[in-house]
Parts: sequence; structure tokens; C-alpha cells
Amino acid sequence: MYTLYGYWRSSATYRVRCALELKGLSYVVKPVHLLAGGGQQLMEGYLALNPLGEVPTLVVTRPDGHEVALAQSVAILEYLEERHPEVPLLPAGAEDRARVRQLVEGVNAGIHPLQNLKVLKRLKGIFEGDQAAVEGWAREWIARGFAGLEVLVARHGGRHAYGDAPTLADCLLVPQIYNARRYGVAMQEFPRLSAVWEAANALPAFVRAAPEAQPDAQPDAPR
Ligand SMILES: N[C@@H](CCC(=O)N[C@@H](CS)C(=O)NCC(=O)O)C(=O)O
Repeated sequence: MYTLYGYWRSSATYRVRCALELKGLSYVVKPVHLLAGGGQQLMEGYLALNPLGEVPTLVVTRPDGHEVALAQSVAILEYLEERHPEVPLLPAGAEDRARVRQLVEGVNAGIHPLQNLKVLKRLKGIFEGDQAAVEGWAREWIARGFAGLEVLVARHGGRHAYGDAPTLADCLLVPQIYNARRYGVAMQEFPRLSAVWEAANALPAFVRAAPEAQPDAQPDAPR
């Protein structure tokens, strides 16, 4: 059994939902509010589960009742891929797999850490509360990362980010594009990435994984 601790608008949690839904796995959602009271991810009870103080955390309950908590969305995605290969999210060949992973890391290592909540909160202090400047920063780093990813997707993409079937690359790109749209990145400059977004959201799995479809969604919440 899987229990996913996360926040509806967290793109790292959204990645894991995409994979769980594509693989047809059932899971229980435990909301962790990233803003309430300074952030539930930083509270003692949650830190015991995930000392990194971030979402997502996937808790795996084994048949004997033993629980294992896994952090870091990409580690979780790789775990799900190993445990549930029936619906593969990585292609068969080593080079193809490496190319999917380069898209994954382009988001995970290249863009996301620069626009994560804790970074934006810290910047808001540095920019003396100027929310527009903070959002400009997020837009800049997302767009800079997307410039290269657009080329890679144009080279290797098909209907989806890598070839014609959804892969882990779509599980990373779709949530990052969600963030890009939130921060007002000019997505018309990235037609291949925009096509990845459209193709994914035509699939019920991505619709079910979307932030607004989550039980803790608050579409009018402040950033
Ligand atoms: N590399 C981590 C990033 C996790 C992460 O930063 N999650 C964000 C939400 S998308 C978070 O929990 N932020 C809490 C904070 O910034 O205080 C992963 O992929 O799981």
C-alpha cells in the first residue's frame, strides 16, 4: 500500500502522482500544507518521516505491516519503475534511458532547485518583499532551463516528451510546465514543450494527477 505525503501545488509531489496514475497504482493522499503555520513540512512529526523537510514522501506499507518512508521524487519514481515495470516509464535501451534521464535531471537538478519555495521565500526577504521580482526570478530560471529542454524534446520527442509513449520525462516536464504557467513564463516560445503539456493532459492519468484535482486543492490560495 502506498501513502503519498504531499501538497497539491508542489510540483515534486505532482511528479509522483503522474507516475502512480500512469501505472494504475492506488494510493492514499496525506496533505502536508507547505505554507500553514510556517510550513507543516518543517514540523517535528513530519521531519521524523522525512528529515529533508520537503514533500513528497512516499510511505510503502509492506504486507507484514512494516513501513518504509522514501523521499526525493526522482528516487521514488525510480523505485516505482523497479517495483511496477508492467507499465514502463523508461524505454528499453540504455541510451534511450539515459536520454529520458537527461530530461528528468534538466528539470530536477537544473530548474526546480532555483525556484523551490524555500529559495523564493528567502529571495522575498532579499528583494524586500517585492513579489514581482521574486516571480521574475522564477520565470527567468524556468525559461533558461526550458530553452535547452525544448531542443532536446524537438530532437527526441514524438507524441510525448521522449517518443510516443509517456515516460518519466513527462512526469517531470508536466509539473514544471504547470509552474511555468503559474509564474507567467511565455510558453509560446516553447512549442514542443507546450505540445508535451497538451498531449499529457489529454490522458486521464495526468488529469487525475493535476493539482486542481487534489483533495487539498485551494485554487485561490496565495503563493
Ligand atoms: N528534490 C526534491 C525537491 C522536493 C521539494 O523541494 N519539494 C518542495 C515542494 S515542490 C518542498 O517541499 N518545499 C518545501 C520548502 O521549500 O520549504 C524532490 O524531488 O523531491
